[in-house]
Amino acid sequence: MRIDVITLFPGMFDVLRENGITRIALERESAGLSCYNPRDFTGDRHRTVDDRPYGGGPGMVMMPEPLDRCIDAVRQANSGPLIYLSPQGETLDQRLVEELAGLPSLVFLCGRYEGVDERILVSRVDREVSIGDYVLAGGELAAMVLIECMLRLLPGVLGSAESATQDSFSAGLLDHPHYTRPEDYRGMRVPGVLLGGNHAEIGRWRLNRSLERTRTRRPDLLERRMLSEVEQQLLTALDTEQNDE
Ligand code: 6GU
Repeated sequence: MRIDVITLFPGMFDVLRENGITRIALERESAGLSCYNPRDFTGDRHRTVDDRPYGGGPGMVMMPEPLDRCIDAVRQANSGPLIYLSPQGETLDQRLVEELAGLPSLVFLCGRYEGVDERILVSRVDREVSIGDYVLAGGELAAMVLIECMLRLLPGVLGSAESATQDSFSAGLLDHPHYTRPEDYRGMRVPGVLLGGNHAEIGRWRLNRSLERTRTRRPDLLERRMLSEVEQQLLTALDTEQNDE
């Protein structure tokens, strides 16, 4: 997968190149990340990329010309969809991550200041994505979030191929609890079922904990999701247990 990012702060993306799972993915040939700085596409001595908004008000707006020229340069090498990161976009979820991770190439445009001149959005942007209902100072961290989410799904990047499909959300449920050694940590014991090696029983226990957590913490996820017969039965059984207490 080829990713090109248009940003006034290309240095921020070194964090992805230097750390963890994104470093592993980018060191392989399967993924490439390049940054383009609109400041390199300005014409004036001060390399100006922003200007005051028409109509007045606080803040500055990213000017169209440097962005258009920067996008033209990116387009020499990348014909994938151009995604603008902004709080006005559709909210990122695992379904969108999976859709985008399946594409061979993507271009991200990161806004700063109050945003980008609307004419760039209208003429060059294919899609607008937000990572949640809060305001960042720019699109860079949002792009980095999306890139990490996608890169960890690429074949051979995670420790085991199973890890990604067993994630919280890929199944539409929250994750179950995890334990490692020691068996007794400061008086807190690992649930006995996990020590027994009965994989059918362990699978049932994990699904139960996922259902229980999802219902108490994120009931909205359960309402949107179709439940299998087994899941429906387990939830009903959990209800009965709780009513008995
Ligand atoms: Cl994509 N950009 C900014 N500036 N703030 C955000 C965001 C994006 N997603 C959530 N908040």
